[in-house]
Parts: sequence; C-alpha cells; structure tokens
Amino acid sequence: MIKSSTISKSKFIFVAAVMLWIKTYIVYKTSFDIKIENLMQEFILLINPLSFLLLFFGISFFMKPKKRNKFIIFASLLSSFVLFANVVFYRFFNDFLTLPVLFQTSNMGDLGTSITGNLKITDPLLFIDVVILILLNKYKPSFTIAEVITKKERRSYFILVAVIFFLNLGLAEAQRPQLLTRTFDREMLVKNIGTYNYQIYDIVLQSKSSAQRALADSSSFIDIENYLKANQKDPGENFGIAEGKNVVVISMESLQSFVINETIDGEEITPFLNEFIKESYYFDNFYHQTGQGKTSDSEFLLENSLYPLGRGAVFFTHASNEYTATPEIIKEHGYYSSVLHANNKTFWNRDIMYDSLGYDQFYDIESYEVTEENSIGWGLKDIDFFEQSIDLLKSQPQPYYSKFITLTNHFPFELEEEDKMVNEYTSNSRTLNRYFPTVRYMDESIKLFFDRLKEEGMYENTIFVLYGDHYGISENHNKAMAQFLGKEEITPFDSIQLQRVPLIIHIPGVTDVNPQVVSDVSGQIDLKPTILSLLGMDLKNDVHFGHDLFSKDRLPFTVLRDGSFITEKYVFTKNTCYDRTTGEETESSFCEPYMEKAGLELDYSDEIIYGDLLRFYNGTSYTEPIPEEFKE
Ligand code: GP9
Ligand code: MN
Repeated sequence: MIKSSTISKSKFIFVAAVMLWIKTYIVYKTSFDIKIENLMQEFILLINPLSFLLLFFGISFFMKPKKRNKFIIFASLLSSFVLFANVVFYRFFNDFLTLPVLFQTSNMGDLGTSITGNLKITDPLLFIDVVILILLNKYKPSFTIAEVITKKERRSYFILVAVIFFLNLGLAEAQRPQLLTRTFDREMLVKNIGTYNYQIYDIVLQSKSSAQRALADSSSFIDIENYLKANQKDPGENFGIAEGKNVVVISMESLQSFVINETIDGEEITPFLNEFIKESYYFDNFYHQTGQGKTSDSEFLLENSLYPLGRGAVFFTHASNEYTATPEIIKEHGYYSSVLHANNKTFWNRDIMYDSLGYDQFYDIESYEVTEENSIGWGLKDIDFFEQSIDLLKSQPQPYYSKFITLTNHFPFELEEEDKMVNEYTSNSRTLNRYFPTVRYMDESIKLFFDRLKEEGMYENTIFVLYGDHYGISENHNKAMAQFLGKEEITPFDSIQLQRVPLIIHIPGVTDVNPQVVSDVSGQIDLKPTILSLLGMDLKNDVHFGHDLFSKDRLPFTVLRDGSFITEKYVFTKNTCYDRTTGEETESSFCEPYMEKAGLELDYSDEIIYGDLLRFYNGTSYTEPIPEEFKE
C-alpha cells in the first residue's frame, strides 16, 4: 500500500516515531504498573502509542519541507514531555495525569517538595530521542525530508494510520467492552488506547463536561431523584443522640486501617487510637472513596455525601457549583462552622470551595504561628497545630461544627529524630519505612489534643468524628507492604482491603459506656447522613448517596471511585469478583447483581456535579414539582 519512495521520503518521521514508540513502551514497562493478563493485552500495550505518534508527526506532511523537520522535533519534544509528566506524576500518585489536575497550578508550589522528591537522575534519558533528532537534523540532512510529498502519498500514509488506530481500538474494545463510556479506571484506558490517545480523550471529556452544565435543566434530576428516593432508609436508633452538641471532626492524614492494633518492633503504632477505640464506635470496614483530589475529595464526600469526580479534583473543577453541604444545613439549626488547617488557604482551592459549602470560618496558616522550629515537611507539626487550635476553638460561638485537618503524616513522611516514638521499618521502601514514626506522631498529637480539651472543659459537650482521609502507601510499595503484612504478595483483593481507613465516632457519656465495633461495609459517603442523624436532623429532603450507618436496613455496600465495590460477601475490582472471606477469585455472576448499582451511584453523582443540578434544588424538597421558570 505504501510505496518505498514514500517511506524514504518520510524517513525522519519513521525514525522519530519508532524511537518514541520504543521509549513509550519501555516507560510502560518500567515506570507504570499496568497489569497484563494475557498476550493480547501485551500486544495492545505494545502497539497503542503508534497510531497517535504517526498521526501527530503526519501533520508535518501539510507543511513546507523546511518547516517539516522542525515540526517533527517539536512534536517529539511535546510528546516526550507529556510522557515525562506522567512518569513523575505516577511516581507520586500512582495514577495518570488529567487536564484538570495539570491546571491546579496553585497547588504546584506546595506540591514542589513532592515533585522534586520524585525526580530521578535518569529522568533526562526520557528526552534522548529528541536530542538524536536534533543532531540528525543538523548533521545528517539526508535523513530529513526535503522533498515534496504528493497528495496520493499523503493519502496512503493516513490510511495506514487509520488502519492501525482502528485495529488498536477494535482489539481493545474486544478485551474491554464499553471502554470509552466507563472512564472511572484510567489504568484500563492507558493500557488499551495508550497514553497519548488517552491525553487527547481527556481533552474531549473536559469539553464535554463544560457543555454538560450548559445543557442541564431541572428535568435532568428526575431519574436521580427516583433512585435516591428508592434508596432512602429510616434513621437508626442513635437518631438525635447528640442533639445540640458541638461536633469536632478530625481528618487524619494518610491514615490506613492496617496500622490499628499493630506493632512495630513490639511497640504499638497507634497506642492512643487503640485505647480510644475501646471507648468509641469503631468502624473497621470503612473505606475511603477518594480520587485524584485526595484530602479535598475526602472533604467533599464528608460534607456532601456525593462522590468526588473520576478525573481531577472537584474542589477545583466545580467550586462554584451550588451545594447543600453539612455546614449549610446545620447553620439552619444554629450551628457555627469552621475548618482548622495550617496550610495556605488556596491549597486545593479550599478558600473558594469552603464558601460554596457554607463554612463560616477557615483558620488557615495565617491563624497559626509557624516557625522553623515547629515545622516539618508540609508545615506546622500536628502537636503544635492542635495546641494552637485550642484558643481558636474556644473563641467560637456554640454549638460549633469544626473540622481539623492534620498534616504531619503526609508523604514523604519526614520527622525529626526527637519526635520519633517508634522505629522505622526495614524494607526496600523508604516511604513505608518512614510511615510508621509519622503515624505514631500523629497518634500522639491527637492524644495531647484530647488531654487539652478535657483540661479546658471542652470535651464533655462535644462529639468526635475521626477518619483517615485516604491511603498513605500506594501500590508502588506493594513488595514492602507484603513483607510488613507477612504475605507473599499483594493481590488486587488485598489492594482493596488496604483502602480501608479508620472511622471512629466518640460520644462522651455514650460510647465510653457502650463501645461498639461495627464491621458492616461502609465508606466516607456515609459520613454526612450519619453525623446529621446523630444530631437529630431530618434527612428526608436532603440529597445524599450515603446512609446513616446506624440504620437497621442499610445495605452493606460501598463503591470506590474507580468503580471497584465491596459488598457483604464480595469484592469486585479489576474486572474480577473475589470472595470477601477467603480473598479468592470467584464466579463473576456473584458480583453481577451489584454492578449496575455501582455504576449508577457514580454516574448519578457525576451528573449532579457536571450539570450543577443542585441549583435546581429548592432547599426544602427536590421531590416537588418543577418550578415553571425551569420548565422547557
Ligand atoms: C494539604 C493537605 C494534604 O493541605 O490536605 O493534601 P493531600 O496531598 O493529602 O491531598
Ligand atoms: Mn491527605
């Protein structure tokens, strides 16, 4: 189909494409953890960069011969940069880049330590082919294209590109039906259509989501409303048990459940929490449901009982939406609301988002005295943070709803020697090794906080909700994690179990008398209805996907942001159904009944956010007839 003269005329393109192609495949195999189940998947992975690269470089055929080579070098540089950005991002987040995340520039400064900490000396090698192209262009003009390309040649070139593209897509769709419509799982996308096509696809999604708001109207809410109504449950027996009390929520940075009641070199990692649990309600099968927005996603879940987005951080992408968040609701019941977090107010776009959520006050870094001595890693140490927060808390009108966000137990888990109360672990993962002393430090800071609250007489009249915001140890450290857990390897099933974070609810005078370990499957989506229910606030007209965790008839079911889900008996992840008691693979038909529900939950929640549908909610009931002005 393609004549050899065409090939020789486009030599420079082929050299550029082949180098970048090989490089991309090497990066796939060395920098990303892409699970391959069969030979066909390996083949798809191998060919997936090709169609994009040939198409991109092919644009040069429409240019004058002189400009052509420069364009190819530019295209190669740009593609290499996209690859490089993904590699660095993946090291930290174990995930692929999406446009909204890239544009979170106000986070970039603070993320600096994480990014520079993630650069490797070998990284410049990622640009070696660009250097070769520049040299070839300069010293070996015979390699570059100076001849005119005929229309016919151009046509046959693009036909070849199209054939490769559709072959790739066809094979991928056969392996993974509905690949492009269900986009919760980025690994699946990159595996099948390649990192470059994925990046283009992401741009398409971005424009689609902007259009979605413009096109939405109140009728978009009908199906969602029916779904939510059908799933509504009566509140549990603890309804109103904490009516009128202050609420202190503590978001515990990167705390996973596997450290609870565990030791390192014979020392407890979380001695305070282990004791505290014995005087509290402790939920030991509680999952984080965050996506790329990490801490901010967990806050979003907490305040709205909506799912965060599959791509980007909703705190950035939809901060100007209308919400019916907890601070807004409890305000109507006379509560004052605040967030205490010693970081820049713009991090995760918090200052803007907190306004939308209806917070009265945000005590950011400006409210704290931060010095070199009392800082480590990301900023003010947790012990100092809590100590300095006491006066702020005291100054508030009561009853209050105040959320504390800790910081010290954050990657890269830095801590001064004198603050280390347990040993580091010994494994090939520096990250996991250093995790334990910082967890131990955070545990201590919470203990001291409670001591101070008691001293100040601020404990009795308050209820406490403590939860882990998201995982701290990513799948990049599976080998070390397996060693710590005494397992041979970390299976996808284990990975899901590692997404459990502690949830502890402490009600003085109640839980210390009658503590409980609740093992029903639950998630951060359930926090809002549970808290509101404890405070005796009616949930009937509220939009929320979670449930009061004390409801008798609540279905034990939790869906994670990548579409994995957990039921009483099964875990579904990476397209495989597992038996929850044995951790062994089981027939997919067992998981099937829940698949639709998992998809619906995420889709409906996304629709609310992308369409900004809560702007059509009239504040008392979204079940009422659609107001005239919103009708088409
Ligand atoms: C930053 C803190 C950490 O203010 O909440 O954010 P994370 O990186 O965990 O999302
Ligand atoms: Mn966090």
